[in-house]
Amino acid sequence: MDIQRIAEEIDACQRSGKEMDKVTISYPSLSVEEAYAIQKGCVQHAIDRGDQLTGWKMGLTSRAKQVSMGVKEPIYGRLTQSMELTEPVLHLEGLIHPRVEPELAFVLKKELGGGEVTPRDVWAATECVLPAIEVIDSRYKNFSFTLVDVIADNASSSKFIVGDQGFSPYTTAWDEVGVSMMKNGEVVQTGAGAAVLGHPVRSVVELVKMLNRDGISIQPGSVVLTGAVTDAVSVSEGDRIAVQFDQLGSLRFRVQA
Ligand code: OOG
Ligand code: MG
Repeated sequence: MDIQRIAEEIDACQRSGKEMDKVTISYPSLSVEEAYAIQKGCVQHAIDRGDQLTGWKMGLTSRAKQVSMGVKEPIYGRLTQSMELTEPVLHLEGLIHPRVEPELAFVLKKELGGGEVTPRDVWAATECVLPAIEVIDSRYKNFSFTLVDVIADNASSSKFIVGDQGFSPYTTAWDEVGVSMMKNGEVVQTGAGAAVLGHPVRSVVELVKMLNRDGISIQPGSVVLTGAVTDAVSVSEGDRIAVQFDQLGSLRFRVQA
């Protein structure tokens, strides 16, 4: 199997918004390690074109997501600068079948690494926590994949937006934060921070451990998306998305061609 060739194929689909067949159709025995190597290769292509690694995401950290995607294990992905929306507008150009999901984002001020990390270590390294919305967009036909397929496709990473207001990690019980997502003024999903591995800080702990196995630590200034609090919702042209985070305000954007 040629890891680099597969990475090039996925990278081309990520750039152009073209659908592809699952990697496991051609390579049924693809391993988790090979899949992460493909992911790394794809993101390296983006970096070679001038993009920058700005953070990490966890995926499939909530039961709602595991059940709906049929994959029962958390995964991680890489976030780059070009994925971050700086205006509250999602442009559909280059996207295939985008879905949105509410998340809590951690921004780190210290390096975090190692296999023995605890929630206390994460708090000591966290600058702030922010409301966030992730836009996922699997490059696979019908948004359908196995564990290793989705890892290779950078955990369906596409775009994300974080709130302007950062919050102290200590003044909010992040597991108790209620979240409701509205599409065109109607509530479409509700949940609470506890949906993410019991507490979103545990998602960061898990990420650090998973990255440690691959010899990686998280650098200061990185953003970490901890995983969807609710199931994801499809969006199309003209939709208005708003997510209300209890006590933390709301985050919104509109979808345009
Ligand atoms: C995989 C990515 C999952 C999350 O927050 O659970 C994810 C997918 O559902 O396509 O980002
Ligand atoms: Mg997500």
